[in-house]
Amino acid sequence: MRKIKNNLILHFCLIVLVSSCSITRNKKTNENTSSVEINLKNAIPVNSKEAYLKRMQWWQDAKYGMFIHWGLYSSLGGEYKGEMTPRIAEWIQNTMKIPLVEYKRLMKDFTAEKFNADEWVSIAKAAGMKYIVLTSKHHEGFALFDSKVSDYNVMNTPYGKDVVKELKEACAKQGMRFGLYYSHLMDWEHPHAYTGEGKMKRRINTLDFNADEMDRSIYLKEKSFPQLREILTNYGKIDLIWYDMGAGLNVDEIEEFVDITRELQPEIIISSRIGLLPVPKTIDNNMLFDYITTSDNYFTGDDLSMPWEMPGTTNSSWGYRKDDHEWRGAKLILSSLIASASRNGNYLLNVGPMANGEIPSEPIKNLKIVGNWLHKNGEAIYDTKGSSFPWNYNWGYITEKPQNIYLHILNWPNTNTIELNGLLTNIDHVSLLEKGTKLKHVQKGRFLTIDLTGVNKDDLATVLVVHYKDSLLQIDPTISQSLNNTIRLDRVSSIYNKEEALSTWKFKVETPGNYKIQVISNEKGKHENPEWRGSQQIGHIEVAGKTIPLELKRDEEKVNPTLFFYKEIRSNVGEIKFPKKGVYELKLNGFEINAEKHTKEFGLNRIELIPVK
Ligand code: JFZ
Repeated sequence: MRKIKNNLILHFCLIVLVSSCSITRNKKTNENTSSVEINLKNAIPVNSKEAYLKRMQWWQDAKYGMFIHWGLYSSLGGEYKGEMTPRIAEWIQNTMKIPLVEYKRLMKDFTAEKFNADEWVSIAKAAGMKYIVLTSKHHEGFALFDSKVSDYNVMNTPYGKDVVKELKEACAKQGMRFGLYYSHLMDWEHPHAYTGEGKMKRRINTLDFNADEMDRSIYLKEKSFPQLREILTNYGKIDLIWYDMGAGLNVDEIEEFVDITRELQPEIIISSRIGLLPVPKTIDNNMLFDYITTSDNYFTGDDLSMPWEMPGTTNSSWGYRKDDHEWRGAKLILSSLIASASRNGNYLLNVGPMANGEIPSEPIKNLKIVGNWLHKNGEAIYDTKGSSFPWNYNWGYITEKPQNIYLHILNWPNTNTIELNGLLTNIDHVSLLEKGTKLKHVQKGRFLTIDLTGVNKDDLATVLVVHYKDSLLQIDPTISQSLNNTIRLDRVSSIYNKEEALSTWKFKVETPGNYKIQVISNEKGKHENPEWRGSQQIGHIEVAGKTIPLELKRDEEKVNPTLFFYKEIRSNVGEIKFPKKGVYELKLNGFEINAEKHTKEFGLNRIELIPVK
């Protein structure tokens, strides 16, 4: 028995799926809570930090996984009655208002004659992916497994075999970790899958059912809980469960999901979309999920307070969509992977097979290119930890292992030199990861400069290894000018005060003079429909005694090097003079930038202070 302080009563206005802010289980929320007794039969795995970290280790080391969205929607490929759905293809039943009786007829099109589980796993392997997450049941309610709970499952299609079982077995054979997505709250086949009022109502099948007559406890009891028991019982070890769209569930319901999950699979890893929950402040039995799932295809560039994963698409849909040929290329895929790893995150990249079981060839091709790169450079991705440097660089990203700093060069510098700012540890040598060739370098003060002359550039990413002998890496966290005198105020290096919506950076100016101030931000919102909220921001910058009101304009835009769908926008906001050498402070006011769930807040990336020539 364990006692849970039920202080998670959800404050919808405050709570974000993933937020590092101190809104959890704190004194504020304690006031309107009561205590509940919970019988967590298998609580052991989470109850100490050590056990938790041990349980998470394989996943933290893995970095890269394959997401597979496959279901009845796959046979439509986004098209219904000659029209393409305006939204993601797996939502077609809901978006195009397809009556359930008609939708169920799609079962006859689930032929899967080309489905070969071993081949899918081989594709993931060749891609360098270390785990697979399959949609065992998506919002449509159709199960890809042999379910005794509901006939609406793959056994009653022309294919007639248990896909979960086949894929699990193929994974076991090839040494691939195996996870399942399960839409635990949303279900468009069940008459009682009630998600909530208002906006949440759009997630219900109100075409076939009357939301007012729904009793969610019936759905949970009849379908969701028992099917969950099936998938967590019938296939041996399941490494990860990817709950999704749990917003709307109350804490008691979420706890019941957790209890069933941990009872049946004590070692399993649980995604944060199990419900709309705050990020736990301590690692203990109160934890209702193990890692943070970021918004689809988006992450801020920050380290989060917990292990995290960015789910991403290869085109703009999760489920197969026949008209979408805009595939994320190998370089973008790899950039997202490297950038995630450099801030301790995983990347779960999706493919959407067709109803015949074939995965479209284009993404496979791109995955393979990245896989070949990983085959040669995997040392700098797998088993690494994120960068110790509290800022980013123009040339790329950093990952680390003891004694090694890996520099992933994504943008080859015109100067043919790479600069590492802030490094205090004496380094032993710098080499090319792939060939081992030693590179010329100079270490002076806080700068290590590496000469790239003669180095064969890898168009995807060239990895350098900075090797040091000390047991500890020492870094000077003071923000300072780079060798070209630019001052980079990354989001990740700001001190953020949520109450005042105030971000502060302290930095050292060595070269007095006039500097242009530029704000670099990302588009945000739904990846199918990205928006830039810069023009709606009302705030100001205070720096060197001057207050500069911010009116952000879309002055320059470019493809974001790590976020496929969201452009990077550069806005000129004015100029500032630093009259003398010294430490200055820049305050950015009025901008909400620190929520880790960041669909609504402003997508600040960084501020650059660039010397006026
Ligand atoms: C959900 C699903 O609705 C979708 O079909 C797909 O399976 C995807 C992986 O997950 O969509 C979401 C859920 C949450 C966010 C965005 C899309 N979010 O929090 O930004």
